[in-house]
Amino acid sequence: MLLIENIGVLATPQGTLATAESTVVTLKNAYVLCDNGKIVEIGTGKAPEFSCDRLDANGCLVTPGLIDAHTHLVFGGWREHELSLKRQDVPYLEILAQGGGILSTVKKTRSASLEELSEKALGILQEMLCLGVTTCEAKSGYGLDVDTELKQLRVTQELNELQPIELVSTYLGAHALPREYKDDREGYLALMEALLPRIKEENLAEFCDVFCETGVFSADEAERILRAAQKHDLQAKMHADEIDPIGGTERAAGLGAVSVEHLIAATDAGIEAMKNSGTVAVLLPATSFYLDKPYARARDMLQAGVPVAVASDFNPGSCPSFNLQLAMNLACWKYRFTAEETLNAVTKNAAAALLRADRLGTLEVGKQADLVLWDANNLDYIFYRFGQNLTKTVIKNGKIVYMKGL
Ligand code: IZC
Ligand code: ZN
Repeated sequence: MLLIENIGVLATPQGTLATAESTVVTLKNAYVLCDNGKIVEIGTGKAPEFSCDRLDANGCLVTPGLIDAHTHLVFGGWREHELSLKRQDVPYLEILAQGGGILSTVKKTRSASLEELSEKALGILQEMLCLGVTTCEAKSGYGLDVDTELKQLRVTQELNELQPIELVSTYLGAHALPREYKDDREGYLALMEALLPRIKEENLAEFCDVFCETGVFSADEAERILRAAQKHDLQAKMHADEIDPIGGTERAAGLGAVSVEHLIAATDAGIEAMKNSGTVAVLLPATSFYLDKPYARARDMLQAGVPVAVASDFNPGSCPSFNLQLAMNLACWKYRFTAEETLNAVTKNAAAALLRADRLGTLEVGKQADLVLWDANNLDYIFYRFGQNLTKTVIKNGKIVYMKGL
């Protein structure tokens, strides 16, 4: 048992459903009692004399653990050589069409061993934990062949057991067309489809995602892969409208996708379709920043009743930062989100985008005890002080897993 006492402000969304409204409950002078990895009591005033471990929050802000619902965690190499191309305004899709971009990471990921990939991703997860992230989605998609896709997914599966952050695995075989299939799209799609039963059998992923974009995969191709995935009991996600609105969002919503991600170029029709299907919009403001692109129409989405999650999009190309706090700051400033809207987007709605809102994303009795203690006395403060890590202590499953300075 662990008692977190003397909490200045406890701020949390409530419930188990993704919502466009962001009602955040705040309790002053609160305590939280955790047992067996779960929250068993929340109260205000002086904490009762439980006989258990005690953690003095010293009057600070406490929120649910942060959930990063969109990352490309496992990959070989980096892509700093693309920086000068970006500086010359060479578009992201042109770098990819020339065999760079995703395809350059594919080369490095294929040649790395499982151990090398695992060690690198483990280091990244350790840093994410210090930033307050307690759950993180991880996509494959840098193999684009059977062995390397499986290798990436196995790294994620192994890392889930090796460190405190809960990992949620997504199969993204349709991330790009590999060079060797450049004249055989059908062959590649069939190959990636054929992997689905194996992934399910070995429990290597819960979700399937497709990069639906000009010059990558069309809406028809994306729909085909996701329908096949659903037949094998994998839930659908889609990268859509990152650069061009080619109809992916509408298709994803039509097939009941759990989330559509990016949405920088989302149309009114796309927003309407997400609203009707209850799909979570996973927005990635640090990618807009890094690609120097417009910011998604986040406020229009909320207004239309679409629940919005905010994630890092950590990857070696379009967002080489895994700092979810930075994405939160950008959401506040560039989406004009309130502190409450942003908190909702990185906790409860992010949990819903990973089908875990019954268990994660809020601080309520019965939920998993994943919490962040902040170097802050109120919620606004963490959105106001951008650019540094304001996490003080992180608790995962009722256990202290990070303490600043220790
Ligand atoms: O490596 O460029 N957008 N996939 C779709 C990415 C960005 C990751 C990358
Ligand atoms: Zn992505």
